[in-house]
Amino acid sequence: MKTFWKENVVYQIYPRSFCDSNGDGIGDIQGIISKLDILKDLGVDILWLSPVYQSPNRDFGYDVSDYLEINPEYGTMEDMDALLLECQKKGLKIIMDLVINHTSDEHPWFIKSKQNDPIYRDYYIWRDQPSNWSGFFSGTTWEKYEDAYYLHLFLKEQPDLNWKNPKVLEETKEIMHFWLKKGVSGFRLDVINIIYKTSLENGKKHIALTGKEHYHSQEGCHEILKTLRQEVMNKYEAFTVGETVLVTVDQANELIHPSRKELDMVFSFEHMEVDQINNKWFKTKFKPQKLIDTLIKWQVGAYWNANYLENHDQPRSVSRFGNDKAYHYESATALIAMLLTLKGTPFIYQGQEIGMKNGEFKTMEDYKDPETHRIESLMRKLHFPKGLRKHLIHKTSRDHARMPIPWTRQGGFSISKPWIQMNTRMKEINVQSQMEDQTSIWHQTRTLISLRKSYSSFSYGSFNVRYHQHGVFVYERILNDEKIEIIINLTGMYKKLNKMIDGNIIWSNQPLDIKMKKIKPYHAIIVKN
Ligand code: TEU
Ligand code: CA
Repeated sequence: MKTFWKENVVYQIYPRSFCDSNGDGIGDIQGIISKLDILKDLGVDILWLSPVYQSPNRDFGYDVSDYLEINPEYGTMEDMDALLLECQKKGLKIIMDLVINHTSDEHPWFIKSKQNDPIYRDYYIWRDQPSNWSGFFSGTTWEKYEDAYYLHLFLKEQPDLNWKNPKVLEETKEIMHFWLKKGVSGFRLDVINIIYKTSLENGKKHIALTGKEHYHSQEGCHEILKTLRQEVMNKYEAFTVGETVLVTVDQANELIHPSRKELDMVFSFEHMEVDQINNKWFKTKFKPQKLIDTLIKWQVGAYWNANYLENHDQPRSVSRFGNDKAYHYESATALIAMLLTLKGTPFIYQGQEIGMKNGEFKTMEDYKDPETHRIESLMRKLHFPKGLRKHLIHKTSRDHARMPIPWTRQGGFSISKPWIQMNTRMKEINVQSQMEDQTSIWHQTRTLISLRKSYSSFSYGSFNVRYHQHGVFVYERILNDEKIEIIINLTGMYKKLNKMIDGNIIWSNQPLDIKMKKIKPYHAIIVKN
């Protein structure tokens, strides 16, 4: 059955860092509107907006204080309506980022809850004594207020909603109807598989996330998702993609298989953990083969995949999984080719199409991400040497993904000082130069998106791995009599091919001759058999 979200390419926008239209150094909705023609030209179909709702910005919008109002830093509801209208005119869809595990501590619900309001007290999770849980940003998950403690799995300014309270479900249904009636095409659901806390008792001690067994992928969560699907989503031409932390292939299938009637797809994290020891802040040397094997596991095991290699929480993929110095163009285009030819819906993160790389960030003042600062102060408390702290923070900080998009060689993001530093190599890594250069990463991304749409085996075909060793990944996509082979060398070395290339080469990121027995560093080739 034809499904638009299985055929479309999604582009994630982090509004704060996309484009500033009014000269305050902060990206905004009018800035997005001004770039829609470029996004349309690139060929993407759906725009996922990271939160633009009212928020005190403790976690840059993932702490919502009013789901039905726009943060004035990003514009007005009229601007949002204008964006929706412009997108409709251009054949673009929009999905919103719905953060319903928690709100901001400045949400009116929480203010009343703190005042023991009989209706709102139980919108949140209160306890007389804290349990031993630890949070996603390290430290305790309980904050004392007057004679009780409230739960926050993230910042203390992000109190967790009480999903055992049916009123919370009713409020959420209204919020979803509000945005769907405005014409959005669905939602990315923030940490959606941890919203239901079965118990608040002490958990088994872990190095991180003690207590997770009480809230991770609980039955109560499945029930909520079935209700939201049945009573809201099914009434619209819209889809959901859940951000599901710690999820296994089986747990993902329990959320997305059509028979479950819960979510349409989920972002998994296993491939985002291939270069870490036991925690995202302790990175190991990246091994391409481990990424390939993990992707294969999910390509084969998951009913459907939401494929991504970077987002607003992750370092830039060309720096993390490629080589942003010696093979910047080659590795960026090889990674994008893989993203756009795997089975599943591809999610491109803003800047990935021009090979945005990690930033410099010389001092802690350069970092703006609250998680980064919390982790650095924890490392300081644990007496990590300064050099080690600097190194570990630089490897993983979410701020690499939050540097403003350079639209021109001079920057072009804002006429003022941006809220966070620009990328140092913006002279070559900027949209304007790359749109003018037919051989750029931007143009290769545009070509690959167009190629993806020319062959339905990319959307609906099977995934068959043909070879996957020594960092070389060869797989086929087959639908009826259409068979396409994709060859990716994810290493910086020449590699022997396991067999001759036979067929019509429809794309390659580097020159090649068909008789060649070796492929080049970060060589990506697409062959129609
Ligand atoms: O992130 C959830 C999450 O657990 C991680 O992806 C997070 O980035 C953190 O690094 C855990 O180590 C979602 C949002 O994507 C993130 O931006 C928010 O900060 C978080 O939830 C809270 O809303
Ligand atoms: Ca602005």
